[in-house]
Formats: sequence, C-alpha cells, structure tokens
Amino acid sequence: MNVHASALAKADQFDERTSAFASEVIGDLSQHPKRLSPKYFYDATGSDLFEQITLLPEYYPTRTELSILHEHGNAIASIIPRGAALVEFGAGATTKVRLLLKQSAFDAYVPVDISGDFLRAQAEALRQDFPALAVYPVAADFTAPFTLPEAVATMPKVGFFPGSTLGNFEPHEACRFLRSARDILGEGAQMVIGVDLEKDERVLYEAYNDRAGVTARFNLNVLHRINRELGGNFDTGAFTHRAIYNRDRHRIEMHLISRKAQTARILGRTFSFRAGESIHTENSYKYSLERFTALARGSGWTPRESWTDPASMFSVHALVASD
Ligand code: AVI
Repeated sequence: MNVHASALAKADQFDERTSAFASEVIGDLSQHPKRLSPKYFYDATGSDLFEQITLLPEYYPTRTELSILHEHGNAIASIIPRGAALVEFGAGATTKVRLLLKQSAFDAYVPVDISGDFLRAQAEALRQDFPALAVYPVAADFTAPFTLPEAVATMPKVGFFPGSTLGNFEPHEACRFLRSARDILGEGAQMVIGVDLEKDERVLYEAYNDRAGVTARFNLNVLHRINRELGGNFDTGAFTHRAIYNRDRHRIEMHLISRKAQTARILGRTFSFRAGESIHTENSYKYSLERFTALARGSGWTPRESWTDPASMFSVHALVASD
C-alpha cells in the first residue's frame, strides 16, 4: 500500500474533511522539503489566534485596509451599482464587510466559506444589524467553482476579497482564483480586493515576528491540530517559528524549524526531522501595484481604480470583469 492509501485506510473512521486533512498532511510531510498547507491554520484556535494577530501593533495589514475602506468609502460606493449583490470570498470577522454594506446600497450579501456553522452564525448577526439586506450564505470552498444562489441571479454582482488572502496563494493559484471568481460572478461583475504591498523589509519582518509571540503560536497551532485531530505525537515544544522575507520571490515565508533530530508519528507513519530542518507552512506574497495590475489583467479583470494609504503599505482595487 502506498503512503496515501495507508493513511486513508487508517483514516477510515474520520469524516470526509478530516480524511482529506490526514491525506494532505501525510503527503505534504513526505515531500522534500517538508511542507503543510496554510489552509489548516484555521481551526477554532487558529482562527482566534489570527483575530489576535490582526490587532497586533506590528501587523499593519488589517487596520491599514480598514483605514483605506473608511477613507475612500464614497469613491468605492460610487462605482457600485444600485441593488447589487455583494459576494464575499471567505468570511472571517465582519468588520470590513459591515463598512462596505453601510457605505453602499447592496440588496443582498452572499458570504461564501467552507465552515458552514461559522457562516450561519455570521449571517444571523448581519441579518439583525441590516434588516433590509437579504443574506444568502453559501457553504463552499471558494477556491473551487461553486454556484451562486438563484435569488441573486439577476442582480449586478460585486465580489469582495479583502485581507490580502490572495497573497497566500502561489501566483498561478492567484490567477486561477481570479479567473474562477470572474466565471462565478459573470459578465459585467466588479470585484473589490485588498492586496498587501512590498515595503521596507524590516516592517515586513516584524509583522510576522511579533514581540508577543502570537504569530509563533498561530504557526505552531498546525502541529497541535495534527495532534488533536489526527492523533499525532508532535513534540510541539521542539519546533520553533521562523518567518523570513524572500526578496527574490516577493514573499514572507513561514517555517517551523525542528530544534533537534526527532521523529513524529501520525496515523501509523513515522516522520523524521533533522536538527534545523524546516516544515514550510505559509507564503504571503507582497505585490507592487504594477505586478498586481498585470496579474489582474492576465486573469480576466480590468483594473478600474485603486487606493492606498498615505504610506503605501496596502492597496484596495476595484476591478471590472473583462469582456
Ligand atoms: C490571512 N493572511 C492574509 C495572513 C497573511 O498576512 O498572510 C495570514 C498570516 N500569517 C501570519 N500572519 C498572518
């Protein structure tokens, strides 16, 4: 039996989502260099740690994007057609979308997220605060094709993808996501998207190596999650967080570094780590305005307008689906 098949056989007792997690973890830790997908950061603990990250003094993206959405709210509202449906790809904290919903005349809001329970709770809170807004949550993996609710079929569509989550995709994945979003939203759609910008390396370094150690806990949580959900036996104290800026590839890389030679068992498989060996857990790409514009153009979108903060730390773009 090959590695994946044996992991899957052991994972028989798991639900579909945990089996997929098991099989991906086994596959990714069998690679050279070892890696783990950043999408597995976000269980309840990881999502809570990420919310804490967004409030850290060093982590500028969240508050800077909010300041842009505030400052340029009227300009953003002016390009949004009346009675449009706002389709948010991924649904985390609702602070940003609330700002957009307050500033513009949307008739419907369609949050799309893999976590159905979380989505329904968020949807209920928004229904209470925006009684005139129709809310249609869609439980789906937004990186793959999905169908919009019939109720918004005839409304103009505006996609919303804040937080520079696009930066966590490899460039070819970012292109694939933008193409797929264009297909889902359809002709004449618009997209409002937040993208983190290249900047002083020290600022980038500190944003991912905060003094309080929250990013380190967020990174290490993926090993805790493997222990919790897959019965792994990672000695989590024997790994350390490392985030570096890779200038040539325009990205922050997050790694978990093994402090010593050690092994970890997951679902009957043993993985060996050399002292100093890395598990690559995340890339966070930083764009220049030119590189993002080129990416959008090559992915079925025409850039319409973009806004940055006075220090050019972060950018928000309005795109229109190309014909
Ligand atoms: C969600 N994403 C845009 C964050 C980022 O900045 O790449 C995830 C994160 N990783 C470490 N800190 C925050």
